[in-house]
Amino acid sequence: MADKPLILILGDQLTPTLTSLAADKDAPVLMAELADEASYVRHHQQKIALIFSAMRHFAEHLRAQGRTVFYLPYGAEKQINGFAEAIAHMVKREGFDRLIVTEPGEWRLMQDMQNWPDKLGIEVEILPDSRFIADHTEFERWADGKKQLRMEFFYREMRRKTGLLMDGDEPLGGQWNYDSENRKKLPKGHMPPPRLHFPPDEITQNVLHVVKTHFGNNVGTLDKFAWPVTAAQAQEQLAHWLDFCLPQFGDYQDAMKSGEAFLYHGLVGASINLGLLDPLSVCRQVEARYHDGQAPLNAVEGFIRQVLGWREFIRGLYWLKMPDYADSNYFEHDRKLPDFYYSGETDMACMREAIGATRDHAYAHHIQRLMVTGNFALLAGLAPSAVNQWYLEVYADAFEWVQLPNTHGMALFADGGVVGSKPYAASGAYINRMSDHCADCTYKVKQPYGDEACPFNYLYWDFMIRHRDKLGGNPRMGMVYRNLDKMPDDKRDGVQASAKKFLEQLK
Ligand code: DLZ
Repeated sequence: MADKPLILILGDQLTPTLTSLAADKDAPVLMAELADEASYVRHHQQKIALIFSAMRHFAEHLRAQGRTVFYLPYGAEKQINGFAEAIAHMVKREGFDRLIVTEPGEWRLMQDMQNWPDKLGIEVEILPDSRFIADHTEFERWADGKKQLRMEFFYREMRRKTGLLMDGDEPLGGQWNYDSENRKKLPKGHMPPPRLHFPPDEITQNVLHVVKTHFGNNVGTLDKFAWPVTAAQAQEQLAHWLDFCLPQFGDYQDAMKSGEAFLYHGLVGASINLGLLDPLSVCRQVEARYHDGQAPLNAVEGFIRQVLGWREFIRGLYWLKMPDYADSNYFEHDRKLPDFYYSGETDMACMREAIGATRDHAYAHHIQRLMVTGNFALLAGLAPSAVNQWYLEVYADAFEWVQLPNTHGMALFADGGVVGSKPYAASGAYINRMSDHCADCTYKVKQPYGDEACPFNYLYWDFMIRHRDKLGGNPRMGMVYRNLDKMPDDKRDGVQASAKKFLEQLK
C-alpha cells in the first residue's frame, strides 16, 4: 500500500529544523488558521495577528524551499474549526494515510491528538519537540524523588549540561546567580534606547484586516503592531538588543518607568515560543557578548537564567504536573476579575501602566506581570482560573505550558508552593522602590490605610492576616509575621477595614 504522509505544523512550530519536517523531507505540509485555536480564549488582537502572520510567512519560506504547503486561511469560504477537521478535509481531498506531527506545547491539544488515529482513521506519528534544551525524560529524572522542585538547582544542571557560563565545573565569576545585582531603579531622567519596530508588510496587512474583521472586539489594539514575524526579523531584533540593551539589562531588569513599556528587555519571548528563534542559540549569542567584553556578567547571567533556567524548568513542571495542576487553588480565592484588567481604567497608576502596555503591545515585562498585575490579583484574592485566562489571552508570548506555571504558581501561589517557596506578595513600597509610578498616582504610597492610601499597602497586610494559617509556618515568611505581630491594634483594624471597603467596591 502506498505511503502518503502529511506533516501538520502548529502555529507555534515555525522552525525549519522541526522534528516533523526533518522526519520526511518531501512530504507536503498542512498549516491552518483555525476558529477553535483562535477562540479557545479571547486572545489579544495582536497575538492572533502575530501568529497568523508568522504562520503565513513560514509557509512562504517552506514553499521557497520547494515544499508543498496546503494553507487554510482564516475566513475562507469554508471556515475550519479544529485541527482534526483540517486534517480530515485534507485526507478526503488528497488521500493522505499518515500524519506526522511534532508534539504540541499544550496539554489539551496532546489529549486531542491522541484521539486522532481513531477519529481520523489514519496513522498518527507524534514526534518529540527537540527545540527545548531538556526533554521530558530528563526533567522527570531530575525531579524524581525530590521533595521540592526549585528552579535554581535545575538551572545549575542546565548550565553544566550546556557549558553556558561555566569555567570547567565551576560557574563563571564564582557565583551561579547574580539576581541581587538585577534590582536597580532607573535614575531620574534616564531614557532607555529606542527599539526596532517592524512595520507590517503586505502579508501582515492582510492579516491585520482579517483580525480586525473577526476579532475586533477582543482585548487590545492593532495600531501599534510591530512584532517580528519572520526568523530573520526576530534575529534582527535580537542583534539590536544585544548591541544597545544587553549591557544595562541586568541592572534595570526589575525597573519600571511610566510610558516606557520595553526598557532594556529582550522582547524575544514571543519569537522563541513561536519557533522563530532557537533558545540555545540565543543564549550562546548572549554569552558571547560577555566573552567579547561587551556586556557584564550580571546582565548576561540574568538573561540566560530566564531562558536556560526558568523557561525550561517551567515547561518541565507543566508536563509533570498537568492536568491536576490547573485545578489547585491553595488560598481558595474566588473573586471575579475586575473590568479594569481589560480597560486599564483604574486610579492605581502602576496597574494603569501595566495594563496600558498590555493593551497597546500585547506585552508587559516580567516585573509588571509578577509584581503589579499578578501581585494585585494575589492580594485581592482573584480567582486563579480567571487570572490564568487573562494572562493567556493578553500576552503575545503566552501559551499554556509557559503561562500557567508562571501565573498559577509563581504569581498566585495557587499551587501551594510547587513553583515557588513563598508568595510574591509586596506592598506599595516595592512598587515605589522600583518605579516612578507612585509619584503621579491618585493614591498615597506612604499611607498604610484609609481612602487615600495605596491599595497595595492595606491589601498586603490583609492578605497576610487572612492567610496566617497557611503561611505563618513558612520559614521564609517569618519576618513578615513578626512585623505583623508588632503592628499596633489601630493600624491592624485600619488595614482590615480599608481592605474590606476596597474589595467590596471591586464587585
Ligand atoms: C494560539 C494559536 C492561535 C491563536 N491560532 C492558531 C491557529 O489558527 N492555528 C494553529 O496552528 N495554531 C494556532 N495557535 C497556536 C496553537 O494554539 C498552539 O500550537 C497550541 O496551543 C500548542 O501550543
